[in-house]
Amino acid sequence: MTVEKQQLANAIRALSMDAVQAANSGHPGMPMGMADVATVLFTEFLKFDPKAPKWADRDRFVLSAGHGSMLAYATLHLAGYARPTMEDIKNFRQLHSPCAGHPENIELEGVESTTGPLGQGLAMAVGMAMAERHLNAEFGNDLVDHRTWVIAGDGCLMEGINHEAIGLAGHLGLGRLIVLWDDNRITIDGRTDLSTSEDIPARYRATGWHTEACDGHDFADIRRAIEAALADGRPSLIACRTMIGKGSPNKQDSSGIHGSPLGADEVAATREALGWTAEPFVIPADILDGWRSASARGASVHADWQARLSANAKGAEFNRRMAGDLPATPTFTAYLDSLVANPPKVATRKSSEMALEALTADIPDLVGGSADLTGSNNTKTKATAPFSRNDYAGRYVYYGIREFGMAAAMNGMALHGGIVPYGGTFLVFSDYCRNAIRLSAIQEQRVVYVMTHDSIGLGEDGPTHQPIEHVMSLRAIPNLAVFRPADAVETAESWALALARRDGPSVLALSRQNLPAVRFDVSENLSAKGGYRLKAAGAARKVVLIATGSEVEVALKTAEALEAKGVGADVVSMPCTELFDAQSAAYKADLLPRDALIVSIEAGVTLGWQRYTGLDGLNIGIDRFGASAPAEALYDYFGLTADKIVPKVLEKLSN
Ligand SMILES: Cc1ncc(C[n+]2csc(CCOP(=O)(O)OP(=O)(O)O)c2C)c(N)n1
Ligand SMILES: [Mg+2]
Repeated sequence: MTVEKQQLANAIRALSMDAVQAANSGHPGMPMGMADVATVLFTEFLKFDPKAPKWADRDRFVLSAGHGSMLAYATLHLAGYARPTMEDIKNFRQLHSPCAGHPENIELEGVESTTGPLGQGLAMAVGMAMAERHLNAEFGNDLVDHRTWVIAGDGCLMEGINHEAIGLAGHLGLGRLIVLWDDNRITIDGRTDLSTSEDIPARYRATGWHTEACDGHDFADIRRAIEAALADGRPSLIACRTMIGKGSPNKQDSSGIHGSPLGADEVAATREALGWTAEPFVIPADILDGWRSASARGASVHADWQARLSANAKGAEFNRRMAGDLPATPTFTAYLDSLVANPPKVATRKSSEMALEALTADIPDLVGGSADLTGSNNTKTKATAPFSRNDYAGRYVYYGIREFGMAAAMNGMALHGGIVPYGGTFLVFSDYCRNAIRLSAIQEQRVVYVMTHDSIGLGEDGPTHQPIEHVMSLRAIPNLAVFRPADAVETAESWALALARRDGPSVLALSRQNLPAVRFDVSENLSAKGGYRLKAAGAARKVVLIATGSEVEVALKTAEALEAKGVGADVVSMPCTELFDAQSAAYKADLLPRDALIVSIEAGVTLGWQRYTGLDGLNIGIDRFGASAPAEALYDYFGLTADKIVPKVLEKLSN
């Protein structure tokens, strides 16, 4: 029996070393080291049905140590998923192979999340485990009753985000989360004692986790540790003592096997040592049978679940939630109409709250939160009660001061499905979670970042808190829609657009200071075009002022002053450059005609605005750090008032 299990595990080792050898690049050490643990997990514990990779109640498995991607590809193939095929694996790391260097959720159905940036996989798994408990509270054990498993390396546990993630998981008591730590005491630079002397299990226990340890090459011991983890109500860390590159006689237990092909001689020596006689990319029939029969156990569990789903009164709603089709939003529509009747002068963070009051009432999928800035981000609504270990049905997460952990958890919730997460912090701290925002975009996940205090307009907190480069630098991330709405109508429109973006994240950059209404018509979502003509020139048009967010008010005042001097000026509100860029050439040319002086006005870096204004346009912005003072004084000091802008425009026109 043990021999057989060993052969199942050796199939992972062989595929991993052969694929890395063929690609002449990749990471064989981790999959070879964790092959035994992964084999026990996949063949005995993991709940999945390879014929239905998206089965809603499957266990989620996250390979947080994403460099060991061959472990994922080998196990998926061996377990009988349609992809990756052996052909795919032969093309490991080649253009258009779904077997990318690091696992990508958009490439393979069995890959639950894109990993590689160390630490984030585990942090996303925390979000998946939160989603599971939340949906369980809503839909019951019959429909939602699964676990989240993680394989993480030394690097995942060393990263700062690990502290945020496990703190959240321990506090929330996410007992269905089990982390298998590849405790091989090796990283790229060498042995871990070069850089750490931390007692990791003690740290986990201190944050409310249960910990176990096992010999990661002893099947019985791995099984015992997993069973102990399953029996404990807390989230569990299992330290699996392993040898990196296990099986390679001359390279195992050394950093040399972390990220380099073994080389032809060592591949041959490893075959010899493992007793693996099959050719590269050939799995002997009895071994493949062993894998396939072990993973066949999921089919009946899946069928039983399907029967429960069909009989369940909430089945249709559950299917809708998991499909991500949002319901109708009558409360929100009524709210939009009310804005026309009573245009409010409020901060856009307040407008966001007003929109959210309606949206959270209409859409049960929305689960909000904030990284300890609830009262500032205005993210909590009446419809959303706190999510806690005592009430997983709650829809509002107090993330604590864990911006990166929050963003990664939101990715995990979105990946799990059934939830549309949104979360707030100050825009300036988008840097703290930037790589997770990037992963939302890469993974094509609908996550909404509510980022308030979006400029010097926040005032006295000063340069550390005043975003300068943030809006523009976020715009640089592909597949991220950055909205900077100007008033309550644009904020509501931005929310609607963010929720309609099924395949990508959005950032809402929102003001702390009050802003007047600039839009009085809601018959069409004008923000959907990214930019639109808010006011047409009265006198013959000489100038087009493009502005975003709080500076739209400034642009309108500037236009008024110019018109008073007989200079015709359009005002273009540009809440989302990503959406504007997607418009037709004719639309763009009509809005930004070449015969006018084009002026950008935004309280942030001017870098990037030249693509709309041309080099002979005018860019009003702030290319330095801000200062601590009341907002109005800062707008004047940094030249973002009509009084300061008009002379610059006139001077430019006279040149
Ligand atoms: C955030 C981040 N920093 C650095 C890297 C580059 N990197 C990839 S693997 C690795 C070492 C990880 O060590 P460990 O988790 O112990 O993996 P093992 O060598 O045991 O496979 C590093 C530094 C990364 N992928 N992500
Ligand atoms: Mg390691």
